[in-house]
Amino acid sequence: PSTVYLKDYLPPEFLIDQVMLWFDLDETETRVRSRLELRRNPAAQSRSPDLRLHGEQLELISLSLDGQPVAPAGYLQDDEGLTVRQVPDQFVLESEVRILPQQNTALEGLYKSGGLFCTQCEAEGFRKITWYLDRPDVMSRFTTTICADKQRYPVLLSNGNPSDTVELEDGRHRITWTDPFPKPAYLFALVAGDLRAIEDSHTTPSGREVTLRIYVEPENIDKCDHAMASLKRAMAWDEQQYGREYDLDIYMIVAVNDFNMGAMENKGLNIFNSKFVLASPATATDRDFQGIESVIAHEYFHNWTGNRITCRDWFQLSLKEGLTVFRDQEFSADMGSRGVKRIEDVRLLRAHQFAEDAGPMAHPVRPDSYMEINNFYTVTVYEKGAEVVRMQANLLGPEAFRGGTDLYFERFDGQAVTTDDFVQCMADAGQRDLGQFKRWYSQAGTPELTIQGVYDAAQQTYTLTVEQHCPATPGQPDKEPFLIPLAVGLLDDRGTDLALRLAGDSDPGPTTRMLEISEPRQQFVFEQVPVAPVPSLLRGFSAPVKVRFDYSNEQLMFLMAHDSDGFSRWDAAQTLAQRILLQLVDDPDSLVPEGFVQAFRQALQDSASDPALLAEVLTLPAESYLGDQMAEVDVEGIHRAREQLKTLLASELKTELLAVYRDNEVTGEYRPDADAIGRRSLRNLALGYLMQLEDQAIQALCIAQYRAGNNMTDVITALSLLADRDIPETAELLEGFYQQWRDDPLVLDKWFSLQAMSKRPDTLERVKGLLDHPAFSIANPNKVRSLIGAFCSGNPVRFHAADGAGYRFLSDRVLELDQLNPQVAARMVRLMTRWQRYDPARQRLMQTQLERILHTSGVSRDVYEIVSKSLE
Ligand code: HT7
Ligand code: ZN
Repeated sequence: PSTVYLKDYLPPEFLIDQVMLWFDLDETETRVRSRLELRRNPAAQSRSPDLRLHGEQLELISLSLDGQPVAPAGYLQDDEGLTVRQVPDQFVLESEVRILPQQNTALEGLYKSGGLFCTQCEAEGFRKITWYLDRPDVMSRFTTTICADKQRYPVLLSNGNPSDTVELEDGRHRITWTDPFPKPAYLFALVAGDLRAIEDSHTTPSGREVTLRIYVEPENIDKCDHAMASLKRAMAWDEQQYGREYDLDIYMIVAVNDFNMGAMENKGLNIFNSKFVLASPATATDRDFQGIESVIAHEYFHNWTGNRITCRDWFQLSLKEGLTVFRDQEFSADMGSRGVKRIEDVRLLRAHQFAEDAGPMAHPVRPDSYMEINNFYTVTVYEKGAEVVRMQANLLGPEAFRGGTDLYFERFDGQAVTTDDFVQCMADAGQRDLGQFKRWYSQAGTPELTIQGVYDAAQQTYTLTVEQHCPATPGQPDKEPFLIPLAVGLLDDRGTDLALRLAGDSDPGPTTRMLEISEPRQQFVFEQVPVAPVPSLLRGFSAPVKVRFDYSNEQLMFLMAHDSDGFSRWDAAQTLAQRILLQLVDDPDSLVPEGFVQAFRQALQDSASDPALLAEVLTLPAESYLGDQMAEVDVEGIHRAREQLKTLLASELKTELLAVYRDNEVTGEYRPDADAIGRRSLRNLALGYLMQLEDQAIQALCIAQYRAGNNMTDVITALSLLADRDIPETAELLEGFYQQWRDDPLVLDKWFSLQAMSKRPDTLERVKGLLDHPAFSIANPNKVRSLIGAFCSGNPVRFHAADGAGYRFLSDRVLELDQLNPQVAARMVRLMTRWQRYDPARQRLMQTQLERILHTSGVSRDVYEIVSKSLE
């Protein structure tokens, strides 16, 4: 497969002002007619006599130019597109193609999900629908007419505003949708099916009355209320926080069961994985409720950050994704607990993005090249991209940052632009040069800050020396220094924040300071420091970096107890737990500091503290994250050490854990608010520790929680804990759960996942058995993620079994899946690409499987790119 480079970007030679599309949907085939109004782009830097259009898997029926059929010698069709020879400077091109949505298992372009027709066009799916300039910098006005059987497809949707439906004689009907906003083809959408909708409305500050509709299959109509409420909150928040209001008369969301990702922000017609729409207390967990709120908001926020202003090319993907993730994170923080949200986001970034940065697929937030763009919808582009936006907010402060976004919306509305354009708005609004800052977009890797602190009692100064270094990543052996906002505080001996006065300041400043690190080595001298302080570093995780500071255990416990920054309290607990766990990996007999158990005890007894934050503090680092901290991952050692520490804490703190379990019961009607979610999470965390004790009374408590069945959070936690153990009741409970929920695919996804993540030694055999379960389908991405993905990423000790059975299992599934859905296959194969982190025997086993995949004939470009890069 060939590689596309950012440096080769050229503006399009042609523009398309208007597109008209006609879809004739049918059970065996679909016909698509298109009429494109094309003209040469005055800004083009090259001029060829021919027009080159993208198009894949299209059967050409007819082609005409300015009303005249194009003779066979006048065009050339190949696997990737159509060249029309010797075209004028301005013309109308009409074509008709035949496509086969029923056979489209890749879920890209037009496909069928159950009885529905739906589309997924980002990034390059529109070219599977008709010939087009399928690139984001070609923005056009779309008019779409859909014709289909009325009984099977009573609802026909596309972007924009609808005309009246026309009844046709043969039991079919037709509707036309007109989208007044120019858009790139990746935002095109079409849905047809037998759907029901809930409807609401929202009035924007300028007085526009917007109809809001959520379409689902009839049996799900009672599970849409949370999604609708989330949408309304998101609309109000974007008006308030960013001054952005919605711009069409109708906003539609459709939930489908077969979807490669979470959701898609098509203009006025979002298409969602049903997982991020449907919820009821009986079927969805707290995490599901939160996920729905955040994905609904994310897609809505794209209307401005992505749709009104889009990307010039796919290398700029983070322009819309990083910014929109930042916006959805801030929204969720405002809707729930800000401190907990920050911890969750950082946990995810450290677990997945830091790992990506340290592996063979490391790439900058703005990549330089790709073989398959679908492989670059990554945690680096999304989550690190969001951190890069957050750092600009940290450097500018809230007012100038808002000035920067206002400027961005004003300057670039209706255009396709670059991350440089975004940063320039920030630089202009903040009146500062952000040239060095832009390295965050172009350099891959996680910078490391090595910090030392020296207290001079005589001078009453405290000097922080900060050194930055960024490890090499593929293709980038040397890095230039980054501009890093480092938020610091200093705690005195009683744990109180000191007012910070840097050398040269006339007055004492605030208690948290945003230091700007721009050099390889820098010193900051704090004056009038009365006692030797304990520094609190990277408060609020002000930059996506690793910090190395030689804290003693006592200092970490001190920060855990006193730091005024909630994130830093959690971080100190994690650092200490990690240190203890890694010692236990090395030596199972090493002593766990009594102070650590005591700190946990105090935390459990602290009835004043926020239960949700407490649950975060008391959660031990994950096995995979611990592995990332070792020179060579010790799979079994890590699992053993973590189990050992959990059991020790459970037996030492049994009384306190039982009290927390008892005191945090949430009674009354289920509500997914921050308080109730926090209490459930603390209570279930306590149950998790207690279940380590192999104590029958506690197992009975767990079974009782399962049977009480008040809400899915409690039910699924109890069932997962039971599935980890060889308890006689487990098989019966698992079967009962299946029978209860056999008609609800989203609930069954949880059932598959909890079995895939079971600690039991025979889990792989059970997972293999579940592949043949009637409720499993390898063609459905949610099922693939919930069974295969959950086993390979959520069960390290079983996936990395020393005999290599887990690796063979994954590669067999990847090869099977690649025939159907390359995008999802490529996501799965990533789980084996960090093979260099393991011992030589496992390395060989993984390499063998990767090579087997690479040398299988017909492997997709998606999988080829990931596997070949991982073996380089
Ligand atoms: N912008 C959307 C990305 C997306 C996607 C990309 C590739 C293949 C399938 C896809 N489905 C959705 C989702 C988002 O970030 O909002
Ligand atoms: Zn997005």
